Amino acid sequence: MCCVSENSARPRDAVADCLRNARKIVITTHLRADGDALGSLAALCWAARAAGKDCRMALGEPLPRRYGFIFGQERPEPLDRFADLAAGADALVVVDTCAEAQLQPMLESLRANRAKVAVIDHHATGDDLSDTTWSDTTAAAAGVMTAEMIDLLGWPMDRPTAEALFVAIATDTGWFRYNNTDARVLAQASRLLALGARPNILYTELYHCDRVERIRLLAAALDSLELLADGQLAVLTLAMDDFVRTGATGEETEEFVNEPLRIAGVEASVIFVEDGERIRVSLRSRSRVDVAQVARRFSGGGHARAAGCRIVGDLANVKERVLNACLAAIK
Ligand SMILES: [Mn+2]
Repeated sequence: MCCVSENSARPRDAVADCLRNARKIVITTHLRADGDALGSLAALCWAARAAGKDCRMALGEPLPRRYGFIFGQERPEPLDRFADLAAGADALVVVDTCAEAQLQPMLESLRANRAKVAVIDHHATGDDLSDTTWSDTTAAAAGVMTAEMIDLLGWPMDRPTAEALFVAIATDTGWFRYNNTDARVLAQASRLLALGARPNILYTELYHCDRVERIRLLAAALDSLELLADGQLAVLTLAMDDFVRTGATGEETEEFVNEPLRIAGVEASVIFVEDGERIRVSLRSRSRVDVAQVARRFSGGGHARAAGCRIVGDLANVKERVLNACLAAIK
């Protein structure tokens, strides 16, 4: 576990010192980057630049299409630049994860530069990436922590920065409807609106700009629905063939796993996505089942209500193993 000490001011201040003292900063985040990861990444970078820092963003994978609008004309640096950037940086910041499995392509550089690494994360599971780790599992989003960090440093926050943070916080709270929506979240959201964030425009960019190929893939996923354990466990499955047939891409499955939670009585939902020789597994839980525990058994991680893992193997075999673990967790 990476967690230095929960909710203590000292790890937070250590990260703040690291950022304050750095001239060149490089920021990165996890694979399969989501709104919280990318919003936090962009916001911290822009605030750092506004404070006079030389700051770069880097990703281990191409930027997911859905979140491109956050970055305007800019794009994070690609993976093949990471080792050089890391070596030249004074501070190497990882946001929204401290799990090595989620940072795999960057891991060698992160280890080689360990003394410069600082982590801002809100996940309950993770690895020991750095001694300078601010981990707060009570924070609904890395975006909440990033906003607090920018304030602590006294760095400027313009509208694009506020909107990136709003995307981070809104997406990780399911647009303020998950049970992680607390007073701290709504206080930040209110302040970001005061700084010019426009929720209606951000919502349209995020959720009303899909490709038709994605909707056809969603239809295939819904068509695959199975209900197990007396309707408490919902299962969706997408094989390679579904992508070929619909023309959709792997990143377009995001959020599909939430759909079966609309069904009364469903306690947990899992989607299996065939992705080359690996199967991507995403898990969601309504309230009772700890899906992070299931994911951990397969070297994954996440939160009690939202977790995932990637498993090498064939679809039928992986399904059987993970569903057995899910059924045991539901009992
Ligand atoms: Mn997050």
